[in-house]
Amino acid sequence: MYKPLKTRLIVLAAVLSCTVAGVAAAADVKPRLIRFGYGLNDESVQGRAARYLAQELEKISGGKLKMKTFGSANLGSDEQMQGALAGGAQEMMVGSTAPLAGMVKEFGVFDLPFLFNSEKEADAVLDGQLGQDLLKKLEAKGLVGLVYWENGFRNMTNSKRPIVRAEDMQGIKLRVMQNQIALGVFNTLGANAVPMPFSELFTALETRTVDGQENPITTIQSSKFYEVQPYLTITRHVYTPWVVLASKKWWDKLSPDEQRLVRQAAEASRDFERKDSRADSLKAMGTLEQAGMKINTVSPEEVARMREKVQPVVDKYTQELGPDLIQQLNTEISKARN
Ligand code: TF8
Repeated sequence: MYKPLKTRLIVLAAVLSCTVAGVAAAADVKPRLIRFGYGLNDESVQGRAARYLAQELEKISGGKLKMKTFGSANLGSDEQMQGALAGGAQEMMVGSTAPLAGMVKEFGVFDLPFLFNSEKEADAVLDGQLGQDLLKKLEAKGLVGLVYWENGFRNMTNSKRPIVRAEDMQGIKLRVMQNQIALGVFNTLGANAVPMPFSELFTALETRTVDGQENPITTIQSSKFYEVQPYLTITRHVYTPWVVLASKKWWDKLSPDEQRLVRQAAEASRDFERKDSRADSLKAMGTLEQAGMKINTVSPEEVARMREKVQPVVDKYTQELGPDLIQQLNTEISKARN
């Protein structure tokens, strides 16, 4: 049967558009409410990215997937939320990799000091093979790791004195994240390391339960640590990522379409957050200076001495985490570096 080409094209277009519309209509997305918890306040990098994620997800799901965000550890500390996700009592969260090392020890690689030189190197490792393999290991623990956000390069603040040489850390009661490697690193540097959840940190600094802490300058600013910590020392001793997590119990109940939308929104939030974090980091320095913090930068020679001092801790955890993993890590870093 002969039909003119034009008619055939119209029929073809009609069939195609029906198929496209059919797929969209058939997309299996139910109305859902997702509770997303995080530890910093609403004005932080974390808060802004959480709101972005919620808006993005609502937009691409046509309003069906609604996310309610809870900042300032209102749903619990990072550790508590990890437990709630694993048990299925909460849907999603973002938190540091450091406390995750209690569940999957290999996340401890990001607590090894002086690993990355730049954000670019960190992005390459996190979004590359090693970072993605680590996320997969979470599934056996009841968590689904979606994307990495930037927490950032950490620096030290305290209420005693500027840290010019490693020796200046002697006797400083320093809050660290709840992680064996962080504990080992700071005790070896001479500090008196105290593991503590972030949610208790401001009060601990204010009441002088601890003398100092270490975090990226974005957090030192948004959490107003400058109100209780006169000294800031730029050390960039470690780069901490944040991970956006979902409860596996909950995730497994989502349709493939719903999972795809959550992943897509998470990826968009990652790109937004990293850009925002880097821009905020440039501004934060000036704000902290204006707030009256006394800021110094540790010299490269002194960083080299610190590195040397903590080498035994690095060697110990290289054995514990697996020399192969550390080798893969170093290979991926040097690839990104060159
Ligand atoms: C820390 C981390 C915190 C995050 C946050 C509470 O010092 O750097 O920024 O884990 O989710 O605990």
